[in-house]
Formats: sequence, C-alpha cells, structure tokens
Amino acid sequence: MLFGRNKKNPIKIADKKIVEWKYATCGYCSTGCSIEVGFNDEGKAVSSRGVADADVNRGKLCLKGIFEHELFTSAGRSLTPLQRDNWHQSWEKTSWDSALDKVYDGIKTVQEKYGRDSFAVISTGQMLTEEFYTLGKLTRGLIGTNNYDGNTTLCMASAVSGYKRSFGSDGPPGCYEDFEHTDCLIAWGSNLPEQHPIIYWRFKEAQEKRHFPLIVVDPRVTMLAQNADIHLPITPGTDVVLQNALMHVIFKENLHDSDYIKANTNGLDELMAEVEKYDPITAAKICGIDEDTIRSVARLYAGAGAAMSIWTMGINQSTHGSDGVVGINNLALITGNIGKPGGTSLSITGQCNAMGTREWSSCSGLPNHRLLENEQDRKDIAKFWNIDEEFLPKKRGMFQTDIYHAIEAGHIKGLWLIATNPLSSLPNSERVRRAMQKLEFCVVQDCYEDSESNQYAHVYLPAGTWAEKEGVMTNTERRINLINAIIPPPGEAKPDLWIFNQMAKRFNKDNKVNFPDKSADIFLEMGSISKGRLADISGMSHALLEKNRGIQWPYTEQQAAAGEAPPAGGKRLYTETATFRYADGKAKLIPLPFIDNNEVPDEKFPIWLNTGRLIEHWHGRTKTGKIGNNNKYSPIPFIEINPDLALELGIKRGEYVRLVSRRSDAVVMATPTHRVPKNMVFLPFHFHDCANRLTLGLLDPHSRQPAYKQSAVRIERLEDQQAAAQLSMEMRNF
Ligand SMILES: Nc1nc2c(c(=O)[nH]1)N[C@H]1C(S)=C(S)[C@@H](COP(=O)(O)OP(=O)(O)OC[C@H]3O[C@@H](n4cnc5c(=O)[nH]c(N)nc54)[C@H](O)[C@@H]3O)O[C@H]1N2
Ligand SMILES: Nc1nc2c(c(=O)[nH]1)N[C@H]1C(S)=C(S)[C@@H](COP(=O)(O)OP(=O)(O)OC[C@H]3O[C@@H](n4cnc5c(=O)[nH]c(N)nc54)[C@H](O)[C@@H]3O)O[C@H]1N2
Ligand code: SF4
Ligand SMILES: [Mo]
Repeated sequence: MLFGRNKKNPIKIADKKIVEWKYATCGYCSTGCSIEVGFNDEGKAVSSRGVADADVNRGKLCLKGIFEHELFTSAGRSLTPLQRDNWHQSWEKTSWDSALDKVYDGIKTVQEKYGRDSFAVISTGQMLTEEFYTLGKLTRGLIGTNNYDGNTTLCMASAVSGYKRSFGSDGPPGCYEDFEHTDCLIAWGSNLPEQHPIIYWRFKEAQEKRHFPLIVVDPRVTMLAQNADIHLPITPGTDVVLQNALMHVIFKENLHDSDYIKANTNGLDELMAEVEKYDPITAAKICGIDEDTIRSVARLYAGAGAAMSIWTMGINQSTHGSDGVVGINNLALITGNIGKPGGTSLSITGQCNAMGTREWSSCSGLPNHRLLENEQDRKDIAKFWNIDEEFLPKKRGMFQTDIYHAIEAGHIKGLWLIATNPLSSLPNSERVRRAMQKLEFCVVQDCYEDSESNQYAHVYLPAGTWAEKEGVMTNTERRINLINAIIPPPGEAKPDLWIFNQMAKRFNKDNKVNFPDKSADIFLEMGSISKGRLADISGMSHALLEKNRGIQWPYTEQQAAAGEAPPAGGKRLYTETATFRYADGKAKLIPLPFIDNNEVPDEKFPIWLNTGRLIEHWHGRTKTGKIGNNNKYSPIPFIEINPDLALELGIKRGEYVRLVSRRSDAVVMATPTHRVPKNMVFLPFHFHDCANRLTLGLLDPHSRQPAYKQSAVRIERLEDQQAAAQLSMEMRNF
C-alpha cells in the first residue's frame, strides 16, 4: 500500500507565466463576480481568477467564469463586416464604412416606405450600460422607432412588471447580504446552484452558520430542491394558487403584520376578499401541494423574524409571470418583510446586465426608469439630448414577442438585432424562422458570426464582447461594477459602443445630439441625469467602481462629497415607512384571481415539457459551445426523463427519442433521473433547433413574457438509433 502511494506523482500546476492580471466583471450571469484575467509575457490571456476582496464573490468563480478568457480566441468569432442583398445569397466581406452606410440606407428606406415604426430594434441584457444608454439615445432620439425592445422580455419582464405594480417602480429591494440576516427563505422557480452558483454559495455559507429553513417551490427536484428543508413540487404554472393559499392561512391565523400593512400599503380588503376563496383544501387540488404543507409553510414564513423570497424563471416565464411576482410581493408586504435585513422580495436576475438595460436602455421608456407616458420625463430627456420633444412617442411600443408577431403580419419590415439570437431563444422557432424570412432588411450585430439568426441578415456587424470593451454592468443586488477593455476585439470587430457612435454620425448630420466616444464620459453623463432619482448613481465614477469592486445604487454625489463609504444606504430599498414609489408612498396589495390558461398535457400530448438551463452552458451556446471545458459536460441535446416513464415507454439510458409537440418535433437523448416527475421531461434549451421548436410560449398579459416552462409533448421511441443519432448530430452541428 505504502509503496503505491509513494510512487504517485505529486500534482503539478502548470506555470502559465502570467506577468499581469487585469480587472473585469464576469460577463455571463447576473451574479456580478469580480474577475481578473492573467496575461502571459506574449500578451495572451491564459487564466481567470476571482477577486479576493470583492464582496460579491470573495475570490470565487464558477465553471463559466474560470474559463471565460478562452472566449477571446474561441471559434466562430467574426473578423469582418459582411453584407448581401438577400439572405439566399452567400456573404461578401465589406468595409465598416460600407456596412454602416448600408444599415443607414436600409433603415431609411424601410421607414420612408412603411413609416417610422416599421423598423424595429431588439437589444439585449448582455451589453455594457453605456452601450445601452447610447443605443437608446440613437434609437429614441434619432432613428425614432417606437418598436424598440430587448431580450429582457424573455427574461425579466415579469419581474419588472410585478415590481412596478406592487411598489410603483422597478428595482429589486434586497441584496445578497440578506441571506446573512434572514430566518426563512422561499426560492420560487430558481435553480440557484446551477444558474447563479456564487449567489448560491453566499446563501449556503449563511445557512450553514444559522440553519434557517429553505423552502423550494419547483416541479423538478433541482440541486437546490435537494438541499431544501421543504420541497414543494408544484403543478406547473400554478404558483399564484399556492401564494393565495399561503396568504389565506396567514390571514386566517392572524399571522400578518397589521401595523406594517396599515402604514405602508393600500388594497388590503380587496386582497383579503380574493384569498378568502383559496382555502388550502381547494388550492391543493389545483397546485398539487397538500393542505398540511401549505399550512406549515405559511406558518414558517409568517412566523419568522425576517423572511425572504427569491425567484427566477419558474415564476417569470409563465402566463401568470407578472402575477406570480406580485404574489411574492404581496406575501412580503402583509408580513412586513420589505426593506429590512433578511426581509425582502429579491428577483434573481438573469443576464450579466439585465439590470443595466432595465435602468438605462430606454427600451420600455426613457433613461433611469423614466416613462414615455410621463410628459415631464419626455420634456426632461428631450431637452437633455437636444431633440424635439414631439419626436418621442407618448407611450411604449411593442414588446419583443409582439414585434415578431408584427413581422409575421407584415407590419414590421426591418429589424436590427443586437446581442440576441431569437431564432434560438424565442418560442416556436419555425414561426420565428418564417417571420425572419419575410424581413425586407435585417441587421445582426453579434460577437459570433455563427449566431443562428444571422442566417436571415442582410448586414452582419462583428462586435467585441465582454472585456474587449470598457463599461459597467449592474448585478442582481443593484451593484454597478466595472469591466475594463483588457484586450482588443479580434480582427476588425469593434466594441458595440463604437458601432452605435458610427451609426449616430450618419443620423446626426447636423451634430445636434452629443455622442461621447469614451465610456467613462458617458457614465458621467448618465450620472448627471440620475440625480434625485431612485437609481441615483451621481456619486460614482469608473475609477471608484473598480476601487470598491462595485457599488450598489443609489450612491449620490452628496454621499460621495461627504466621504460616505459605499454602499452608504444602497443595500436595500424602501427601508423607511411609506417610501414606495406611488404618489402616497404606499405599496399596492393586488388581488390575483387564477385563470388556468396554459397548454396542459392531454391524451395526445400527455407529458409536461419543462425547459431551462445547465450550469456549464450559456443560452444558445455561441460562447460555451466553443469552450472545451464547458461543452464537454453536455455536448448533446438530452432530456431528463423519469425512470418509471422510460421503463413504461421501453426507453433505455442513452437512447435517442423523438419529442413531439403541437408545433414541431426534436430528437434528443434520454437521461433517466428522478429529478423529474413521471408526467414531465426537462429539456435544456441550449441546443439549436431543439427546445424552442417545441415550445408554445403563451404570453403573460402584463409583461408579454413567454411561458417557456409549460408546454405539452409526447415521446416516441425510435427504432433506428443510428439514424436518430445522425439526425440529432446534424441539428447541433448547424
Ligand atoms: N449556467 C447558466 N447560468 C445562467 C444562464 C445560463 O444560460 N446558464 N442564464 C441566466 C439567465 S438569462 C437567467 S434568466 C437565469 C435563469 O435561472 P433559473 O430560472 O434558475 O433557471 P431555469 O433553468 O430557466 O429555471 C429554473 C427552474 O424553474 C422551474 N420551473 C418550471 N416550471 C415552474 C413552475 O411552474 N413553477 C415554479 N415555481 N418553478 C418552475 C424549473 O423546473 C427550473 O428548475 O439564469 C442565468 N444564469
Ligand atoms: N425554451 C426556453 N427558451 C428560453 C428560455 C428558457 O428558459 N427556455 N429563457 C429565455 C431567457 S431568460 C433569455 S435571457 C433568452 C436569451 O436569449 P438570447 O438573447 O437569444 O441568448 P444568447 O444565446 O445569450 O444570445 C446573445 C447573443 O449575443 C451575442 N453576444 C454576446 N455578447 C455580446 C456583445 O457584447 N455584443 C454583441 N453584439 N453580441 C454579443 C452572443 O454571441 C449571442 O448570439 O432566452 C430565452 N429563451
Ligand atoms: S456565478 Fe455568474 S458571474 Fe459569477 S463566475 Fe459564474 S457565471 Fe460569472
Ligand atoms: Mo434570462
């Protein structure tokens, strides 16, 4: 034995000969980890590491952050602008000037022929905030289309809508530190260990110290559910029923906080009248959670000194997405759990800068949560940008999901896609494909040329990504952090900001509107129009952000001048009585009647299709599909299928099966696991031409976000496994 041990080679860590570490913030998820990239003496990025003194991640990174530097040299990065007259033709390389001129002409032609709003712009949650702000100025102030939205409609729209309905404004009121104070945590439709691994680690550390209960509401036994004290495997799409039943018990047993409700809310009577209908016995039949469990969760939550909820796509991506968010807020408000340490309702955001786009992109309104519907807001911004106030629309235009329906109907004829890939991410992809084929003019601006949507573009603009650009991003807890441009984009690719500024020159011929070149200057401009607002960032600068490893908003110029150390009050919102953003400072308690309007399993399509994510991949895999250490974990599209169902259907582990929905079909590998119940399969949506061929994606009436998590399918065994493997491979090798 000893002999064997002695013979083992000691582990050697290769010396990567790093001569310099450069600071950035991770560009994948919204956790906002501070990261340093190591460069060797040849100037090559060879390593990434977490920043030890950053409060968010305290030296840690997850599987994606650790290999993020490999993006710079990954396959599929584009090197030159491309153009063609229609999408049937092959691409021609072109210069930046001619590509940008073609975009300008294309936009003008469509607008002149069909009207200003017939050209749509769809942006993202994955650029830098200064880029969002500049694109907003260009789109709202110069191009002048009202059909300007972002992929955040697929992601955070329900959270935004729910916050606005409850509190009078968007803006998550809590922070990660709340885990260190809470006495009870409910996680709704959030798979934290896989999708926000470092937030999960912050939670876990706090929980191990103080042992507060974790309650997980998710139809799957996710890794988070496996760690839960109570797992509520809810019937898909019925969270609102559970929320109403929890409130029913809280009121019945007098567990609510009357003083808080009186001082801070309106609408108690209407809410009580609605939840009266949801006694646990009735509710249990709809939401699938038994009455005793409903009662004990209500008691645990309302009885805790401080209780918090977090949620992600299991709530947002539903026909009751916005209502589900309001339900979580209702629960927090009736128990006095807002604005206090450990008592909050915290939406875990998705993309790295989903928050920055909400604050600054002008997609749904005007900068810094200003509204197109508000005359004063329109006046202020028109004056500041030096544009005619009448040029701004008086209400917001279409959401991304409605823009696609309008393309289909022939109302929208031109489209500019920026850092989003709808052919892979919108529901019912064949419908999306047909819509894109109808476009008279389409521009794709992406850091990867092989983004599927680029198949239908007339001009392709190669962009830089992540730390090839300088600017800021806002994370889930409202923390703004800096990314330095630590390496130039490859070939002739350019930072998105540069591209917007070049476009602006073409629309801004008389130079009326100011478009600064430097990201740090744009940030100061944004600071100046944030003064006195909820998201006041006037005390921040790029240099201060790097020094502090991010600062939570608000941080005002007065606080900075007084030398108050950040976060200086930015940790939580609504900490004082009646400081919500409605005119009287009170939040709204909103009744939530439940209407069962989803596609549900039936005889022909008897299985729930649940779609979502894996830790190793990012969305459509334009990035992680090219990084060996990410891709190797799941290079093949697969489903999680319950072993009993697999047995019943005669399907073995590793066999290919065909999933069929009312829309289309997809061939995937079967992975039997007890993580899903017998009437459900889970299909990660990372693989092209797969999950979203099947999804229906009914829209939430308030947020227009698709219900990606609730569709119905049947499963077919495939006799010819060889042919099935080939088919599945062809799909993923697109
Ligand atoms: N590794 C990785 N991390 C990511 C991303 C990524 O692509 N890869 N994407 C980022 C983005 S943009 C986002 S939006 C987030 C998403 O983060 P999450 O929302 O945590 O991830 P999902 O896997 O989409 O869905 C979460 C859970 O919702 C559950 N669910 C389904 N239906 C219901 C329901 O009716 N009720 C409830 N309560 N739960 C339900 C699913 O079973 C699933 O476990 O992740 C971010 N982080
Ligand atoms: N079935 C199903 N579908 C879903 C979901 C689900 O859970 N289930 N989730 C939805 C959610 S929450 C989201 S957020 C969406 C995401 O949907 P998408 O936005 O389509 O997802 P990505 O693949 O991240 O697309 C981003 C694109 O931007 C490019 N890109 C990255 N960084 C930059 C940059 O700095 N500049 C430029 N110009 N380009 C860049 C990438 O190469 C990629 O092509 O998917 C939605 N679709
Ligand atoms: S948790 Fe999110 S922000 Fe942190 S390293 Fe992982 S992907 Fe990046
Ligand atoms: Mo998202």
